[in-house]
Amino acid sequence: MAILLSTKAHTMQDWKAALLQVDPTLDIRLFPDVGEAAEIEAAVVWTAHDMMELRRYPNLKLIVSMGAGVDHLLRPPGPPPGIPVARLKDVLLTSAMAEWVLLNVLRFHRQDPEYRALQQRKEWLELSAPSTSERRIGILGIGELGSASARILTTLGFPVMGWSRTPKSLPGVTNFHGAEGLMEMARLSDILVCLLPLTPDTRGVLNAKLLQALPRGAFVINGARGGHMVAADMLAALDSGHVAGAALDVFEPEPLPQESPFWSHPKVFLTPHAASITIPSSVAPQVVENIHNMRAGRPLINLVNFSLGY
Ligand code: NDP
Ligand code: OXD
Repeated sequence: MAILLSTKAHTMQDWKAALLQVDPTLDIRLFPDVGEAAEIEAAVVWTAHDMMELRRYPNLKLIVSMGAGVDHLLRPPGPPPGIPVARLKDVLLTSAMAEWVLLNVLRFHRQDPEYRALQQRKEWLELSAPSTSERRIGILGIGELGSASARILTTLGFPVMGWSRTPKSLPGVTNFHGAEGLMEMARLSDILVCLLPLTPDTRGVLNAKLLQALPRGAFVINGARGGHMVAADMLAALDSGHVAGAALDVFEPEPLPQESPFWSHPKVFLTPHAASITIPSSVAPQVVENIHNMRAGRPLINLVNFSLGY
């Protein structure tokens, strides 16, 4: 039996090598060179793979996302009925996201955009500087990535709040949950970070109502999915000055079209969905563990809850 690998990223060969490093006996097929469809028992796929295509494999028993996010697998038509989906949880994926969040929190906290503008004008001017204890940070989604980012930020003395679906208790993090908790936290967030999974419940969460609830001059950092942001609402909030700056890694659609105003917006700091990139050698052990679990009939790890969408 064989494992199907499918990604349009340049890392396809790295994935194959990483999985074989953990289990050299695996038979790995690189899409579209699949061979006999009946031999495919697991598919390790990324965003471009067509979920209808996976219905071709009569013996498919497991689908693994090549990332932490699974919205690309769950949106209609979704995975073949009855086939479990696993996500990745990985120390390097988590730490890279925390680095990206920290980079952007510090960019805004330390007034880097203003200092760059002063430099352009050759103006020697010291700006008044709030301490970390005066810059409140709200994190939407306090799971694997959000809680790691919260840990680093609390260490630096930022007051950190986290919004989750269910109540949560994390050291040094004030928890909010549910619809009322969202607005309550937004009103207190000088910097709002989005690290939510994209689900029907979270789509469009960064909308005019939420952005207007932030204190005037707040900053927004979105490292989750483009579908969380209502683009027109974000542009309006930036243009009115209500939101003073945004660091955006994710967009809908991706790649961001050339004509998008986000490319050249003076208050936007943009990265091309590069906040945290899966490193195949780091995640291969958990993928192989799940393949072995599937073959042995043992419980699978990092399974996605279809009804929650993450
Ligand atoms: P987790 O599943 O570990 O955490 C999700 C968090 O979001 C949990 O705290 C969960 O609440 C909360 N949440 C989910 N739905 C709701 C809701 N309706 N209302 C309030 N809170 C909600 O996910 P990860 O931290 O691992 O990843 C988050 C996302 O980051 C991924 O889904 C992916 O889209 C994105 N990502 C982006 C990358 C990039 O490079 N830009 C890289 C990797 C991931 P609860 O704790 O109650 O379950
Ligand atoms: C992920 C991503 O979900 O890279 O892991 O976006």
